[in-house]
Amino acid sequence: ALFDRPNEPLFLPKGDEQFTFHIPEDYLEDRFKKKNISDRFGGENVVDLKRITLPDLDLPLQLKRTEQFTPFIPLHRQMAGQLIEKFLAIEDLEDFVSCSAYCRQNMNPLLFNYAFSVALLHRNDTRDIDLPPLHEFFPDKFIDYGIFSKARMEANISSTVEDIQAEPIEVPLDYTASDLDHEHRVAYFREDLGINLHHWHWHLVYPFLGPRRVVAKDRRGEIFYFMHQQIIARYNFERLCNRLARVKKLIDLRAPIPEAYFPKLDSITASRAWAARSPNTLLQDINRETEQLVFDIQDLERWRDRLYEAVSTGRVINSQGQSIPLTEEKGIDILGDLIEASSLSINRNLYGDLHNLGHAALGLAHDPEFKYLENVSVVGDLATAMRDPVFYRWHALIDDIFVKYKQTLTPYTVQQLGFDGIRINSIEVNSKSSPKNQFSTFWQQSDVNLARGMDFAPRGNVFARITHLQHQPFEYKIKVTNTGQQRQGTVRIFLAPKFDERGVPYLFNDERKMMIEVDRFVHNFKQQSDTITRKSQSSSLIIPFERTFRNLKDTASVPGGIDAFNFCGCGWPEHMMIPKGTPEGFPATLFVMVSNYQFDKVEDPKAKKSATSAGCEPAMIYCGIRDQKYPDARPMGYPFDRLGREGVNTLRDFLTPNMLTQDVVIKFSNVIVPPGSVSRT
Ligand code: CUO
Repeated sequence: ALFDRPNEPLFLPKGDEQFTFHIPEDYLEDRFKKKNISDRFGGENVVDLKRITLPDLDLPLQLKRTEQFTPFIPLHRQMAGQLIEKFLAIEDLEDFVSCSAYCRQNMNPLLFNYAFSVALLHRNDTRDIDLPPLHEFFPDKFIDYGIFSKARMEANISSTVEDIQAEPIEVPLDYTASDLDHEHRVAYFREDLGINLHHWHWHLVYPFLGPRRVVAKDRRGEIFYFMHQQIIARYNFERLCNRLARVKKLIDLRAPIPEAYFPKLDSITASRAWAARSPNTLLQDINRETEQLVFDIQDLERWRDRLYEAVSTGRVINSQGQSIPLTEEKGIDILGDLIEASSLSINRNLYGDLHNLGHAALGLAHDPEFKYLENVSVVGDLATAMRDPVFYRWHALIDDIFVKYKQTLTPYTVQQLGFDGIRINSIEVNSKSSPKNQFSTFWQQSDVNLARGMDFAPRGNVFARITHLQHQPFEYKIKVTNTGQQRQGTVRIFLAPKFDERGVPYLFNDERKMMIEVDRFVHNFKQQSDTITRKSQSSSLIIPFERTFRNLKDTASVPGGIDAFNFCGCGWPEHMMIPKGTPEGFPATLFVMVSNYQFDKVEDPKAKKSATSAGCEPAMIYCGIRDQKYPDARPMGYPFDRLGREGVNTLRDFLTPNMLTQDVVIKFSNVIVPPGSVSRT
């Protein structure tokens, strides 16, 4: 209930709400105090808020309600950090709820939602609650503004006229640009709802601000590198499927940026449209006093150069002036925190805040001095950043620094890659309606309910019907010979394009950067021979399709209503696991490796089956497991995170007997399948 209708006051709900609040008078605006508003709503699910001694909330309360909150702006970051700290410091659960309700009532809704979400994920007494998906409360961050007036009409009609059901409102696939803009060919990826939700949720799980115990998670700097590296690899894969070259890193911060973006999103909170960026925009020095945000492009350049220098020398200087080696074990983690920069950065004065302020500079290029009173554009907000082509150019630069670092490490030896006695004999991909070794993709429509995010509209369901990529479910069949004892191994499955932009096969050191990890799991190998079958839906990369798009027919009968159904949290969306491919069939390479579990396993006394509702398995590849160590001891990206050993020119040269590749194709059918008509088995 504290998430619902974020811009409405808490006491406004009428009729069909699950919860109403008895609100202490001092939580209310003056004009409502005399009216005894908090007692207007009786019912079974009344939350009695306590009149508690509120913590000092002065700083977060300073952000105007209509401001566009984003943690990329340091002042906002400070506000959120403080608020998270206060939320975590409240011991009693009822006090926490009461304080949250006060903040919900009196604070900027975006700031509140962010800090409240992080607090729920990190408090001992709420950490097993899965978060409701952001798009239901802030649909304006995900869906074309063009549909909202129609949605209001539907909500009005369906709530006032009996027997008239709201009709889903179609959001066209191509609404932000035309194909005259070549970059638009991959808009289906950038603007995908599930991908943007994943990115938002990932940053809630791994915030770069707030109390130390929230930020200092196992290998958080490394997972920042790896998850974003995989996003770039996936984006490049999609680009090649669409005859676009790999994305170019934004190395020259003074050059005009040809990639434009016109988001066509409205911010309900800020009551204005998200700003656009025209082609060939130049980055400029930022000087916005209201946000106390002052920095120059030269600052970014200096930090960038210092980071490149650090990775080439293999050392960084900490804030005490000591030289710290970037060791194989810890280097990537230190660097991740330094580049992002998270509050764990070991020298913010020297290496600055490159990644975060880069987002801010790009997001404010249209109004660097606040002359036009404009807010950040989409690339400056965690929930919308991935929509903008420039996000990928920026993250390609960030990735390049990590790549340069990884190139300084000793390549894996045959011994570090091999697994004595394990040989993969064959790999197959099978699905119901496609030839062997073919992935089949197509468009699918799904409905999302806007009701909980339509502030000030009548209650009643309103659905947006969106079109997104989808693939036929499939199964891997991997035949393995084991000449040793019965033992465990980790099966690692990757996919990469077979040819580059020119249609030429890759050299290993280019191909490894194109590898997207699609599954990783532990298997018990019997003696002699073993056949592993693994369904695509079981992948530890993804959260199931139904968790992104509720199956609306099913939710009606779920006890506890829709809340019990949907929330798996962080994870790549299942429907985007396989790149789009082409109508002719896009040639790709499927790679499978079995590594020795003895060297993969992680001892974690806290490891337990994580308690998530509705049977969600954690999507651990990009997200780890909540409250546990990352469940794989190998460097993230293994075995492709380093240069190939001497003598390895192609992927074939790289293979040891416990690895194998298989040629596959990804065939795309340009058909749109209506909601609910795809068999998920
Ligand atoms: Cu996820 Cu830049 O880190 O957006």
